[in-house]
Amino acid sequence: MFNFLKKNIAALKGALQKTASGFYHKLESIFKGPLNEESLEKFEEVLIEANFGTKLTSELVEIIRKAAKEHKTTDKETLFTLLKNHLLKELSLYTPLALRAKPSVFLILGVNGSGKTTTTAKLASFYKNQGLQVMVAAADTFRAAALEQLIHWCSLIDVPLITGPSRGDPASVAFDASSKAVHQNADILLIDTAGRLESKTDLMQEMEKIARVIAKKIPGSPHESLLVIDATLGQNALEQAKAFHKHCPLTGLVITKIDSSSRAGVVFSIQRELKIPIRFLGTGEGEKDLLPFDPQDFVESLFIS
Ligand SMILES: Nc1nc2c(ncn2[C@@H]2O[C@H](COP(=O)(O)OP(=O)(O)OP(=O)(O)O)[C@@H](O)[C@H]2O)c(=O)[nH]1
Ligand SMILES: [Mg+2]
Repeated sequence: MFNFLKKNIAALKGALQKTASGFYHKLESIFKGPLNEESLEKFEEVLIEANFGTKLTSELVEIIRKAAKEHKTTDKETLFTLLKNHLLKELSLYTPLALRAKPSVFLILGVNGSGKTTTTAKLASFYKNQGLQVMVAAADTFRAAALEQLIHWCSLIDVPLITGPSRGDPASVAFDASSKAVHQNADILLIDTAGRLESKTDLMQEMEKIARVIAKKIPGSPHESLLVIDATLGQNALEQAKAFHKHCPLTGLVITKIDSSSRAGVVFSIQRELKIPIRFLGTGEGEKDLLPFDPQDFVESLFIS
């Protein structure tokens, strides 16, 4: 277990390079000198730049101001511990994702290009490696390239893929896949869907229909409705998520491209605003570049040089 955690932190640290190394070194240099209004202002700038959001930023600045002024604490490690504890509290909503049914149906949702198909493939690989029977459904019938992308991934990972006619009804692919998942005794069915803008009502209704028809076939499904969010998008991601949540109650978030973002503090902004647990982080373009979200590891990895 300990080894696993250490490996997880190492992988996270690598993925968070763009945010964390800059973040840590900036904090280190600020906390090395005297803590005064000027250095607190610099600290505030670093937090805003990394996308922690204005409210959380003010709280963190206040914590340091109080520690330095009232308690005369200037020791870097002590200050880092205060920050880490506050950040951990922010992520306290987290509970590990457990499969609740057989088959467990995951609906993978999000705007165009957020990383849905790649995440579907990574999840297939993740669960297959745990010895589970995984099935994938290509409910993005909109783009021919989308199907090719999934065919490629599923043959690489060696998991069955259920497809439908091009331009066909995505809900009927999802329904058919649900039937097959039941008959073939699959443990988990991952349904990749087309990218949709939250402002397009017809596409939002199409998403609702997918959720509705699979619930007819497998009562209680979808067991997980995961919204895939691109970490590089910043505040836009919040608005998108709120709209999706209105149409299809989300059970979790996957934050992708954390490796390309220098503003991984967005994880905290998202968590605070949406109160929907983050389930996984996408840390690259490869099959294995997916980490189950672990609040402790995430916070720790921000404070490693
Ligand atoms: N660096 C990085 N790239 C990623 C990650 N996840 C996905 N990508 C890349 O983002 C691009 C879009 O990924 P897709 O999985 O096709 O996104 P999608 O949401 O399915 O796109 P549409 O189906 O067109 O809406 C691809 O080039 C992926 O390789 C990630 O975690 N890190
Ligand atoms: Mg796709």
